[in-house]
Amino acid sequence: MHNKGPTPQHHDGSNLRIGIVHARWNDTIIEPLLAGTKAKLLECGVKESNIVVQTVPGSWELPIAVQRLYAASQVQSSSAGSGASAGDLLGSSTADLTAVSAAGASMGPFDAIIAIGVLIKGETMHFEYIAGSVSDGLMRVSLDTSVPVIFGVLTVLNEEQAKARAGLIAGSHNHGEDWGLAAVEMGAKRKAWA
Ligand code: DLZ
Repeated sequence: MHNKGPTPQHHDGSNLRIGIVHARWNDTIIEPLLAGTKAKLLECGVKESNIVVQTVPGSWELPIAVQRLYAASQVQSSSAGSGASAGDLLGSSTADLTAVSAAGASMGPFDAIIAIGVLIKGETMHFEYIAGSVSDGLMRVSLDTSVPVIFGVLTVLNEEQAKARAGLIAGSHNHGEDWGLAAVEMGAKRKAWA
């Protein structure tokens, strides 16, 4: 039932910092996608303390959040030692972060950022506008910042299709796993290409 996808590649993520921004719309689908994403990051050796999770209301807000999260991580690295975290700089509560303020959390700009959202056509009259703008926005942020932005936005016709892409239907595949692997691969390759 898994659509033809990329042959999985496992790269070493032990020295990578990965940001995740996810929408809170359709949270029953988002939750397993986020879990699948994080599971693959950890499996590739990304340290829990190097995974920062932020949320936004809906998919529409993903591009600006990814852009600001990356900018904040750059400021954070240049003001290392000041105690500021990407979360602080975004004005969010540290409770919203996985572990950015934990002792031993590394500093530095993100090597890749994963944007996760679920747009369901049946529930969204302006589905096409949101889907198109979010796709364009995330690509723009990626090219403008030179940071791989992983496209973890499901654009589906109904809830059933969303469930099938989140591994919630027997025999289906959780696409979040692909996004975690893609983030590590692209983060590692970006370091090599620098
Ligand atoms: C408004 C809206 C609707 C109708 N549907 C969705 C959806 O299916 N998935 C999603 O991520 N967000 C949805 N939103 C919210 C918008 O993305 C956005 O958060 C609001 O319009 C506020 O800017």
